[in-house]
Amino acid sequence: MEKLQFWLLVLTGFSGAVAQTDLHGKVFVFPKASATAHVLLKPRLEQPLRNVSVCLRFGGDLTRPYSLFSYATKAMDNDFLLFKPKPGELRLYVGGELVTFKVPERTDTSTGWVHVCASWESATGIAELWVNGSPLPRKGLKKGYSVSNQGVLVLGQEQDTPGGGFDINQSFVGEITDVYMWDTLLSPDEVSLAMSNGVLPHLVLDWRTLSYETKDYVVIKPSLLPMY
Ligand SMILES: *[C@@H]1O[C@H](CO)[C@@H](O)[C@H](O)[C@H]1NC(C)=O
Ligand SMILES: *[C@@H]1O[C@H](CO)[C@@H](O)[C@H](O)[C@H]1NC(C)=O
Ligand SMILES: [Ca+2]
Repeated sequence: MEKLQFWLLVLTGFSGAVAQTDLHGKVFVFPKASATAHVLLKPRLEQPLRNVSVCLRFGGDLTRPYSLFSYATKAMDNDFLLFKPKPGELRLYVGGELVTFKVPERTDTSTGWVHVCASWESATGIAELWVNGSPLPRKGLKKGYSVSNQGVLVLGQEQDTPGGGFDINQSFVGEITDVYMWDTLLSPDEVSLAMSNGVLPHLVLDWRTLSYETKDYVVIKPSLLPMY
């Protein structure tokens, strides 16, 4: 164990099972639907966000609605939310508003795995969605808004209050891996790097040095995907 990692574990050891770990080659498995199982993530956010980008890879076969990335504050439960309402659609919420993107469901039906990146720019309100490395036609919302830096970030559940208000019917079942977040926008090259787990700058949340806490039935397993 690295010295820094050791001291972080010691420092955080008294407040619960907070770890900071390199999860490269690992996945979070959400084995079954519940209103409790989730992962709390701790992004390093120093100021409100005027540019936000998120990438992750997920696999599962749910056809009901579910949450992929839920960032909530007391004032705004859907401050930044990536949500799958049904097959063929992905939704991005910013500051309580939403845009829906039609996504081609060819997205790896053979394996059930999808890589997605979402980004949003306050100055223009422009929202971008990349599915398996391909950009979808852009839309816009919440021009001029700032996403809070005081939110709670949850995988596996959709928050209606910070860290709670979960609904079993919006819970995620499947696997999530390669989660990254930035306070900047992404170039096409950076999307490719995120897909291939390359080294990325400006991260506020890094899968390779992740601060997280698992709650209830979430299991960390080696990825069974071929290494990319
Ligand atoms: C947001 O991104 C745009 C485009 O890259 C950049 O011009 C602007 O300075 C960024 N704003 C902040 C607050 O980082
Ligand atoms: C979840 O969905 C099931 C089946 O449609 C329904 O019976 C149940 O009431 C729902 N639960 C909640 C908490 O909405
Ligand atoms: Ca919500």
